[in-house]
Amino acid sequence: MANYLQMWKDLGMDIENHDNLCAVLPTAFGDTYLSQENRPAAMDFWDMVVADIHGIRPAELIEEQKKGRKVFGTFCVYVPDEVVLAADGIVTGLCGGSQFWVPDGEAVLPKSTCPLIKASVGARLGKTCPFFRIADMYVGETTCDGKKKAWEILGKDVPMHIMDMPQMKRPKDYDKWVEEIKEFAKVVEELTGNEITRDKLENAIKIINAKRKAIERVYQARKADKLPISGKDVLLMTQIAFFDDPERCATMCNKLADELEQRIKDGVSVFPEGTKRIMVSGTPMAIPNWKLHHIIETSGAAVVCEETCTGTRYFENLVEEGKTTLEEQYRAIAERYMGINCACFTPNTGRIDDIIRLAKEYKVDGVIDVNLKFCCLYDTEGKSVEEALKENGIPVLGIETDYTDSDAQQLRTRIEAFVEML
Ligand code: BJ8
Repeated sequence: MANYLQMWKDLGMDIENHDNLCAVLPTAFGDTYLSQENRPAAMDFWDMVVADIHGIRPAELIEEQKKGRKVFGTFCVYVPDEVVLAADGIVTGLCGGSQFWVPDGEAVLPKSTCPLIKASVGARLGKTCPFFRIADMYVGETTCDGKKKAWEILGKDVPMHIMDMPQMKRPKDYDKWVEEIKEFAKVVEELTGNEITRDKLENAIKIINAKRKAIERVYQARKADKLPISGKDVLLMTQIAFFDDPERCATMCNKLADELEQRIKDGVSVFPEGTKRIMVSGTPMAIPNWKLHHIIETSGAAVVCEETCTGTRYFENLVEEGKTTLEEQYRAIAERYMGINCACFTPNTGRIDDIIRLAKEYKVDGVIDVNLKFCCLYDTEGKSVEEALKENGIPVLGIETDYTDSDAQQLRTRIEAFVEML
């Protein structure tokens, strides 16, 4: 690993505490990832990125900042990357997927807050995540109550812009979302000092669409009977996509997709024939949350699709290209993002339709509907998800978990029993 100590010091990070984090990550990654056999060669890129996750990309971002570019840290897939890119800004994901950050979050938040929020706040307050230190502005959104309140804490010493998400999908909600995106564009223009023009936005739309298409190609390969890649590897690819430069991300995902398509032609699979195919639906899995995928894929099954924000909700549907005015472009962006079906919307029957469609497209044997502990939205919606799956004859197992390992054995027992009966 290269030496980034000075960079972390300059960022005002808590070096001692950060060392503790750096001490556990490689083991966790090695146990979860490097133990897999016959991984696609293209995964070397993501292995390299993870090995230096607090080094390589943060150093790149700082270099770009020196050239005058601004970095926007985001927490949710509703925040439109295109707008930032059109003003020559950079987007980086900020969510927290590690138990390491939870205690620092619990110091200021109720314990009964979802681990994703606790970890995000803890990563900032504990000064152990360079991305939180680098971002010139955080962009929050009014999705769930926990996040809304977390912005008040996170926004204390960093500029914070909050996008007011509609909670329904009526025509007037679409109009409101267009206005929110336009307001966000103004904020981005102000911070970057760059005007967003129709051509710049068109270019940004094309770049982000290309990234989505590249990720989708990798997902398409998972529809094959012989699986050319594990669910864990795809999850890693998607998690890193939130942090990477979008054009490099597209290039690397396309390279991986090329290899997977070749593997399909050659009949190469990373799982024995007859391995049960599982779709995971529910709450997102921010890096380095690999817990559930690891348990599933070491319990005799394979994850072939994720109906989550670190899965299909991230890349499905494109922004329509070729609009002639900024006004039309903002509407096209709003329409694409309103097509994401998060449980924060009511009603949210579109998500149920997505789950049934995906279960069929990816030919799954069963669905594991996962809820991060204390996420009331996905927990409540879980009942409708289970009912719909059962009506469609698709076996489903609902589970709730957090980032700790305390329930790992119990989860394994339940998942093994579920896979056994498929
Ligand atoms: S679009 S899923 S990324 S809000 S933080 S809602 S898990 S209690 S993350 Fe999310 Fe955007 Fe929706 Fe996706 Fe629940 Fe936790 Fe809230 Fe969460």
